[in-house]
Amino acid sequence: MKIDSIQLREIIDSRTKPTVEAEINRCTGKAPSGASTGRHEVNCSVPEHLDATEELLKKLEDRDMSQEDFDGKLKELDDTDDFSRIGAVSIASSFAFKNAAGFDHGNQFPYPLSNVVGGGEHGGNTAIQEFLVVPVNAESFPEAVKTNTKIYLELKERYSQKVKGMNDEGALITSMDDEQTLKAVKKVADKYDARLGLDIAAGELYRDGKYRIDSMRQDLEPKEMLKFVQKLIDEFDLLYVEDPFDQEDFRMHAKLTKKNPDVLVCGDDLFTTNKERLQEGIDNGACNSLIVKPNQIGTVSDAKETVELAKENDYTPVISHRSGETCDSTISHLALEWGCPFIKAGIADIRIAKLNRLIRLWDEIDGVEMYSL
Ligand code: 2PG
Ligand code: MG
Repeated sequence: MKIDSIQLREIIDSRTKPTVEAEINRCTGKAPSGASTGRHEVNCSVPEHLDATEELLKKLEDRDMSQEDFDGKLKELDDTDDFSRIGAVSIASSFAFKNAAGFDHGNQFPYPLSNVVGGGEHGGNTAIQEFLVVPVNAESFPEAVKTNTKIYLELKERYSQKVKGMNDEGALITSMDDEQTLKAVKKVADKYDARLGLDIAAGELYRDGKYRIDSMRQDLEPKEMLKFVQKLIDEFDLLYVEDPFDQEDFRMHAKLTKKNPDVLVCGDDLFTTNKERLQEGIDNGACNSLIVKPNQIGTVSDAKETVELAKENDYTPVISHRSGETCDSTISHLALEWGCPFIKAGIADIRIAKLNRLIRLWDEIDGVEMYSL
């Protein structure tokens, strides 16, 4: 694609924090950011000298290049291992380039994994960061979203005395502890034929060799944590468990995966969309699924390579938003282009941008169907 124009500007995200919007050939890309970030993620802050970075990028105007060439130029421009010089400019401009170049959509649609009650670093009473629902029997993407909205609204009404507000991801904050929340979500999800998932984000609970689950007054050694997670899987028939252990503990992830071949054991902070870390997981049998957050690795091309490695090794890619978001919906398109059977994108507030984009694409693309699970 020939680059006619490049512009950068500082904008704000859903937490009112500054972030970057890039505009290439009139198409935009915006950088999200995390609160429960993995140790191995690239830098995603707004660089101090945005104007100077824009000047350097403008040198690419009038050049004809592929996504890979463009993403390679971003790396040349930065020359650190973790984009600490250009930060959020990397994913914002890589997204903008992709949006300008266009997508090669597949016709299989992902199931929305929706965070209905939350806690941890995103705000809330529970230690577990996200209580997710998956409408596994939905026959269309619009129906899947509708099911998750019904679950969300019913939880909000049924437990209205206990609902205290909404957190960073639009998930409900309640006064219930982890187990009470699981029971409540399970009761409502069952009614709508949906399955449950959790993002435990256990790295955030791990201190001095133990997992601290404050809301349940528990301090668990890794082995006890394994039992605790296994109990949750069995009792609540979990379909999906993300980051059940600390981000450096490949061994415990492998143990849980081995015991639960039918559960999606998913690595987020463990892999940080990084090909080398995923390879380590594959070599150790840690997880059978991974979170794909392009901003964790900084470019569309790098995230794509990680997804390819995942698929070659039967790891299920779950493309995901961040807790700090904008109305950018690039990941909705990438879900279809890369063949991701799940998208984690919240269900309320600014999160609807990504879901509504997929609802529109459901209408626009021929021969659409949901992934067969
Ligand atoms: C996660 C994400 C998104 P954050 O942990 O999976 O839900 O949170 O963006 O804060 O890392
Ligand atoms: Mg996570």
